[in-house]
Amino acid sequence: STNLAEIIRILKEADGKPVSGEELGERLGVSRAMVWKYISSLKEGGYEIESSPKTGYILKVVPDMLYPEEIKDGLNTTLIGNNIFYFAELESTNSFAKEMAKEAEEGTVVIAESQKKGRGRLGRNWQSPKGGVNLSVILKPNIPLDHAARLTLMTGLAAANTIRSLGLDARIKWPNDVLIKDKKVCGILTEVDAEMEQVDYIIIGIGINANVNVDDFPPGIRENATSLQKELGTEVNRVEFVQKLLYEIEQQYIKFKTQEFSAILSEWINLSDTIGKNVTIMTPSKMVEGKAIGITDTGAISVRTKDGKRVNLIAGRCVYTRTR
Ligand code: BTX
Repeated sequence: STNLAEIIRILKEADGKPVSGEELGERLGVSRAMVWKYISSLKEGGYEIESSPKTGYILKVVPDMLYPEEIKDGLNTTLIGNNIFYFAELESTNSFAKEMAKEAEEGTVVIAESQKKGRGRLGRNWQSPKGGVNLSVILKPNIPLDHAARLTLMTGLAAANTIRSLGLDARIKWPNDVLIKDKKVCGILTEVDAEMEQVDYIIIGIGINANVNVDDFPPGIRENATSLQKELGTEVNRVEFVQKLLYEIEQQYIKFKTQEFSAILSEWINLSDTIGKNVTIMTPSKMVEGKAIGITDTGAISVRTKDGKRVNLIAGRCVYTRTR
C-alpha cells in the first residue's frame, strides 16, 4: 500500500534517528493506532523496526525481499515497473501476467520470490527457488507478430548488460540464454498474443539465478547452471539488481521503438556467444547443422550448412556441436 511505502520512505530518510508515531500519523493523515498497525505489518514482512514509546520508531534492517515498495524506491524508469504485482510464491509469473495482460497497463511487472511451476520454453521447466529473480513484464508494442522475436533478443541483451554491470562476463546464447563461462544463469520466455498478425501484448518472463545454490538443482540441470552468487562469491543485492534490470529493459525498449533494430542487434552480436560457433538448431520439424554466421533483422539465426547453403531459423533449440 502507498501508506506502507510512505512509512518506509520516512523511516529511511530519518537515517537511524527515531520518528515518533505522532509525526508519522500526521504526515500520513492517519491515527497513531493506525500507524502502529502499519508498523506491525512491516515487522511481519521482515522489517526490523525498533520502537520506543518515548522517542519513536527506528528502521534497523530492511529484509532481503523484492517488495514493490523497495523496488520502486530508487527505480529510474518511467514506464516499466509503475505497477508491480508481488507474490511470495506463485505458480508462474508468466501465467499470472497472461491472465491479466489484456487489462493491464503496459510496463506492468509481476514478481514472485519463488515459483512452483516456473516455465521454460516448449513445456520445459524453470527451477525457481527463493533467492532467484523471477519476473514478467507486460509490453504492448504496436508491431507485427513477426517482429516479436526481436523482443526476446532485446531482453537477453538487457539481462546480459545488467549482469555485466556486476563485473561478470555474461554472454548471450541464441535465442534466449544468458551464460557465464558457458553456464546458464538466466533464461527468457517470451509469450505473445496476437490478433490479425498484430501483437496485442507480449509477456517477457525472465528468470535469473541470483542468490541460489545451483547444487540444489536436479542432476542434468545443475551441471549446466550457475548463479550470480556463485560467480561473485557473495550475495547480490536483488532489489538493486531488479532496479537495474528494469531500467535496462526500458532503455532497450525505447531504442526498440525509436531506432532501427540494427542498433540493438549490433550490441547483441557483440555479446553473442553463438556467432561463429558450430551449432545444431532443432525445431519441431527439422534439424539444421552448420556454422552460426549471423542474426537476421527479424531475430532469426543464420546457419551456413556443410553444402554451403544459408538457412535462417526464427526459433528452435540451439546446441553447440563439438568438432571432432
Ligand atoms: P528454456 O526452455 O530455454 O530452458 C529450460 C531448461 O533449462 C530446462 O529444461 C533445464 O534443463 C534448464 N533449467 C531449468 N531451470 C534452470 C535454472 N534455474 N537455471 C539454469 N538452467 C535451468 C528458459 O527456458 C526460459 C525460462 C524463463 C523463466 C522465467 S521466470 C519468470 C517467468 N515465469 C515463468 O514461468 N517463466 C519465466
